[in-house]
This record gives sequence, structure tokens and C-alpha cells, in this order.
Amino acid sequence: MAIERTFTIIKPGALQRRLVGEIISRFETKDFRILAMKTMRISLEIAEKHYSEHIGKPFYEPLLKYMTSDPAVVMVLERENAIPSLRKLAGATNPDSAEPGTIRGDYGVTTKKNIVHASDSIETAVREISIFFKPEEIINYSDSLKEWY
Ligand code: 3AN
Repeated sequence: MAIERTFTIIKPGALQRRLVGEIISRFETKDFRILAMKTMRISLEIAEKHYSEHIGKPFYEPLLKYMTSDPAVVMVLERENAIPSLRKLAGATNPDSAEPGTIRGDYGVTTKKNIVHASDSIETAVREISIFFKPEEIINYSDSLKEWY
């Protein structure tokens, strides 16, 4: 299995609900390493770039409004198989269908405000990371977990 990088957004509603620590804890419990993380108010320009594949869909404009309404936390995460692992941990897009134990299944209420974003392919992750982070903001380090015990 290959080491992959993925991108996540802890969405504005999750910050307002004080769920950030809980969500990051789930990432770490699942062995993701944090390479980059920041709180930011997502601009309309960045939100439009990030969600460009959804232009024209009925939920596009409300989604942009929501994602730019309040700060979000954006992160680059790394581990083996990061892309499918994070998608699985996030759960289905619609929280009503998301399994209990997934982030959306446990905390999500509506599809629009479904707690977290998770990249869906390596190409998407590369593109999304480059929208939100400068290369120098991503800290590359090797996994030395075993040495700390
Ligand atoms: P996912 O985030 O699971 O990859 P996408 O890419 O289909 O799902 O949708 C991107 C985001 O758009 C979702 N995370 C959700 O916030 C929003 N969204 C998707 N479908 C709907 C919908 N039917 N109604 C409202 N918001 C939606």
C-alpha cells in the first residue's frame, strides 16, 4: 500500500459546534499524521475553485454561502491509503445514510453541513491541497512513532 496525502476541511458548522478536537482526534486515532493545518475564513474565490465540479447544481450557491460563512479548519493528512481511509472515516455524503461510527454518521445532520470534506482521488487531493496551501506550509516528516515508546 502506498503512502498518500489527502486533504480535509473541518467545515464551519463543526467549529461553531466545538467539534474540532473530537474530529482531529479521530484522524489521529486512525493513524493519520498532520502535515499542515490552519484555521481560515474561506474566500468566495477559493470556495468556487474548490467546488468547481458542482457549478450549476442546485446546492452549489447555498454550499458556497455556507462554506464562506464562518471559519473552517483545513488540513493535509498523510498515511497509507489516505484517500480511501479518510473517505471511509468521513462517511457517506448524506448524514442520514452515513454509518454510525463515521464522522458524518455521528455528527452530521444535513447534507450541506456534513461536518467534513475529504478528497476523493489522488488527483483531486493534489489539486485541493494546492488551492489551500503553499508548498512551504506543508511539513514533510517521516513516521518515527515506534521510537517514542
Ligand atoms: P462528498 O463531499 O461526499 O465528496 P460531493 O462532492 O458530491 O460529496 O459534494 C460536495 C459537497 O456538496 C458535500 N460535502 C455537501 O456539503 C454538498 N452537497 C452535495 N450534495 C448535496 C445536496 N444534495 N444537497 C446539499 N448539499 C450537497
